[in-house]
Amino acid sequence: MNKSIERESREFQRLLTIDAEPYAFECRIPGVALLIIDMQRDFLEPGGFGEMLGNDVSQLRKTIEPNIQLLAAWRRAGLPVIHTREGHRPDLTDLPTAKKIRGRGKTTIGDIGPMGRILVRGEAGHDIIPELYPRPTEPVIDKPGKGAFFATDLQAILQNRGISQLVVTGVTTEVCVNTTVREANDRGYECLVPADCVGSYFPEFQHMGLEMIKAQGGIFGWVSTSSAVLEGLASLPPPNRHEPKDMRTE
Ligand code: TIU
Repeated sequence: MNKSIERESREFQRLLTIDAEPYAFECRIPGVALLIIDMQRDFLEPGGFGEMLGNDVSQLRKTIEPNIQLLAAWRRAGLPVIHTREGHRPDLTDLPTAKKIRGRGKTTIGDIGPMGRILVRGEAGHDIIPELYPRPTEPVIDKPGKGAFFATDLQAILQNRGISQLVVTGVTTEVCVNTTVREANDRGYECLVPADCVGSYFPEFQHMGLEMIKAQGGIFGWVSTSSAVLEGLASLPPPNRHEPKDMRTE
């Protein structure tokens, strides 16, 4: 790193203490990204695939407003945002047979659902809900599995951007959020999960999914509320004027 870049990046360093369980999360600015997991229409919208399977989408829709607030504050602070979508190539070559046939349902991945082919990239139901739609500068990770690291370039993006901490939100708490937090933890990333920004179709899984993350001294990460993160962000000065243009989103 040349001397002027080194000096500039040191100027960026700030420590943000966020109230969390099992203890405060020390957020290293700017090496922390907001990672929004699978806020896709088929999981969240009435009339989508999730509801077609008999799930109560209102359980997930509760997370939209807190995510809107957090995303807006994150963008205002000029910090990196990354989105993920669960889905497959239209030819389904990245879909394991085991996943295709799981559940023995009449309608499975790749079949025509209420909003196009289910969990297929490019289809309406696969896309992110309009309320949280990514900006062109925010990477979208298309992942074939539950975890955001498996068969994706997420780790390369995080490394290239010097990111070592993640604030993870999205759906569902016990499936894609938990899997991603576990994968991230094993790769050395520190994860904070704001409880009201993650959702499950099943209230008991919501509760235990969060307990599992923060148990045993934070075995996989930390759990907070979105208001604790917002309070922390509000204490930051406006984005540094030297910040690269593609990271400045407002
Ligand atoms: N995003 C995500 O969690 N995908 C799932 O498959 N969730 C279920 O709850 N099935």
